[in-house]
Amino acid sequence: MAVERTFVMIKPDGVQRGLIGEIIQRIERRGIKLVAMKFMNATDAILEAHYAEHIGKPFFAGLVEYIKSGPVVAMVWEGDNVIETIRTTMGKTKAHEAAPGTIRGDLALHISRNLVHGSDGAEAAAREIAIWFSEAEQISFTRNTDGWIHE
Ligand code: IDP
Ligand code: MG
Repeated sequence: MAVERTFVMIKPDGVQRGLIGEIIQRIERRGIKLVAMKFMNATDAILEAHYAEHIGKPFFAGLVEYIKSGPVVAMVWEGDNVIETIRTTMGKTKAHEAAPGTIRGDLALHISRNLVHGSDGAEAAAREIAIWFSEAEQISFTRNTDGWIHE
């Protein structure tokens, strides 16, 4: 398994509903390492870059309105295989289909208010991290618990 970094965002519904701690805790408790975090308002420029693949789709305007409706928590997480692990921890995009035990399966109901974003592959992760964070904002560090999380 390779050490990867992935971009995660707690969307405005997660902030408004008081679920920031709950969502971070679910990722943190798996042993995944936080390497960058900021609380911010997303801009049109950021969202047009971040959601470029969705420009022109019927839900795009509503999606941008949703993500701009309040502050978000933008983060980078690091660990073995984290891109896939965080996607499975989040659950399916259609929250009503997300398995119990996942963030969306336990805390969300609808695709248009699905609480959290996680990069869907290595290319997306690199692209999204660069949109939201500079190199200097990402902190490489060693935890003295790392040996209890992986070999
Ligand atoms: P993902 O967030 O699980 O990667 P994508 O298909 O990339 O899912 O869609 C990005 C985001 O756009 C979704 O998380 C959701 O917030 C929103 N979205 C996608 N499809 C729809 C839709 O049909 N209606 C409303 N919002 C949608
Ligand atoms: Mg996606």
